[in-house]
Amino acid sequence: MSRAVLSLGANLGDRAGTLRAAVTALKDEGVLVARSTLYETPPWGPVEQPPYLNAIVVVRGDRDARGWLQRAHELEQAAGRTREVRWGARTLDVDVVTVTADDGTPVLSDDPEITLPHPRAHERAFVLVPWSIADPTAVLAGHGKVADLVAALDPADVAAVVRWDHLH
Ligand code: PH2
Ligand code: MG
Ligand code: MG
Repeated sequence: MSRAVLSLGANLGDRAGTLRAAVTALKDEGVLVARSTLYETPPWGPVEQPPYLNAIVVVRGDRDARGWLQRAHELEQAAGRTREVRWGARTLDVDVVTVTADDGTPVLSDDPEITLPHPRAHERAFVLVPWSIADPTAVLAGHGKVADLVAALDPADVAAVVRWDHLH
């Protein structure tokens, strides 16, 4: 058994419906431990594209890191994702942020297929803000407490991550 933190993002089509369907699928298979609400976030990166809805889920089940990556890809495929430019728009992106063994040991991996922890998680408000809501005690291996990382972000970046589901 291991625990994984997954970052979900969508910026094409019915963004909220796609994210909710992915969360429901994880809940129905009995692996969902915690989830954030949905946040609307400005697109990060070099590609001009529409705003994202992002969420974080914490899951626990009988999978290793590759198993969670496989599950992430299945969820993307179920959402009709097609291959696209790196960092470009997509119906659903599911990234494995961290995997933790049941004794609390973080899985570290420099495999290019699945780098753990996710190498850019510590600087992304769209990951850290919802993560700190889903799990207020979360720690990102090598970087410290997620709540402290949020506090260290540019306040403008934090303010741009807007809770979405209570507006709709
Ligand atoms: N994902 C990307 C590129 N840029 N920006 C936001 N706000 N949220 C994302 O999930 C995101 C992004 C590629 O994975
Ligand atoms: Mg991504
Ligand atoms: Mg991805």
